[in-house]
Amino acid sequence: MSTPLSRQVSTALAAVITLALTVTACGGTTKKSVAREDGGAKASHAHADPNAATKKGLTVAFLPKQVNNPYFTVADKGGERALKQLGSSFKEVGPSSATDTSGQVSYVNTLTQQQVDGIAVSAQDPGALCTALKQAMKNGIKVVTYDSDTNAGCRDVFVSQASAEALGRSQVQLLGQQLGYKGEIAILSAAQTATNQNTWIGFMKDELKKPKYKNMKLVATAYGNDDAQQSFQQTQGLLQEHPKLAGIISPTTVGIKAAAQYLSGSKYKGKVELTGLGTPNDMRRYVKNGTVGAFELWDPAKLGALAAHAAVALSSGQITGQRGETFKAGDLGSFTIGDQGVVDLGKPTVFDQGNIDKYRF
Ligand code: RAM
Repeated sequence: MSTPLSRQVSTALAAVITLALTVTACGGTTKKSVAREDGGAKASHAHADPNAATKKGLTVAFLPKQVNNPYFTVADKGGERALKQLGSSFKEVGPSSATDTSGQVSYVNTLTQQQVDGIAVSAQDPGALCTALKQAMKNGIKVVTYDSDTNAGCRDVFVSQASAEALGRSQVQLLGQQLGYKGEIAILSAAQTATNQNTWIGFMKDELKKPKYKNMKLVATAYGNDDAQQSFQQTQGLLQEHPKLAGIISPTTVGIKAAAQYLSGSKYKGKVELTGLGTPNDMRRYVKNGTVGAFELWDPAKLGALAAHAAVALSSGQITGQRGETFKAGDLGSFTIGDQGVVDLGKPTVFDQGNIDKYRF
């Protein structure tokens, strides 16, 4: 895929300005002179003060995997609302494709150049953003990953939707129940590099090793790149190549919706089971028309709000990203940072015929 010239120019420009910022910061003359010497998340000299006043007037930029993905629209709206309540400002930038890692890098560079106070980013790829994010942190910007992480040393805190292990295992458990624990299954994922999906898939494979799944066999993993059309075609391809396929897990809101759309209009409706991670609004019709039995998700708006609170708590010095530190997140309550700077939002909800009408997101 070629990079548009304008982006190349802006990337180069951002790099030059970022360098200038670093030089200024090292000179110790700007408000960014508090830059961490190690450029990493775990600065040894930083101490959290849980009683420090919450700063106002900050700017926190949200950089989702993909701006035109309804899941991120809801998540980032949650971040915007939280920032407003906290007296700070929100902005959102990001690529329109979930496989544009160089686009995400150039957005980070531009935000560094703009000296925002915090960046909340959902990483398309675990390592690709590292250098740019470290540069942002060197310039005093607090970096929170939400939804999809980068390497732990390249951000201050990861705001995770739920325990990754529980999410991965529970999707297999749901499908197992639906299939009576037998048959060929496939995974329809998002981008091949996506940190969150790959972590969940790792736990799915581990769950499948348990004796109760001995008659369930994972025969393929396909990637729809969080693109509706590609996900639809990948579903079609999976069913053509594996005529005995009994079930599909799609751990992506774009993927599960496209797969449901395909199954719903095909001879496989009600015969091939589908579960995974979807929004109730996207999936309601497919649950009602018998294509999907049950699926799960967290509230994306709460995830965005928690990311905003974490960024403001970091900027206010209430937390530094170390295990055991706690911070308040408005209506969401109080959260404690766990191993590797990870904060879990909570437990996901399983949606089915019985409860789906209670949820509107
Ligand atoms: C898609 C994205 C996102 C993931 C959800 C479940 O919208 O891939 O990263 O968390 O699905």
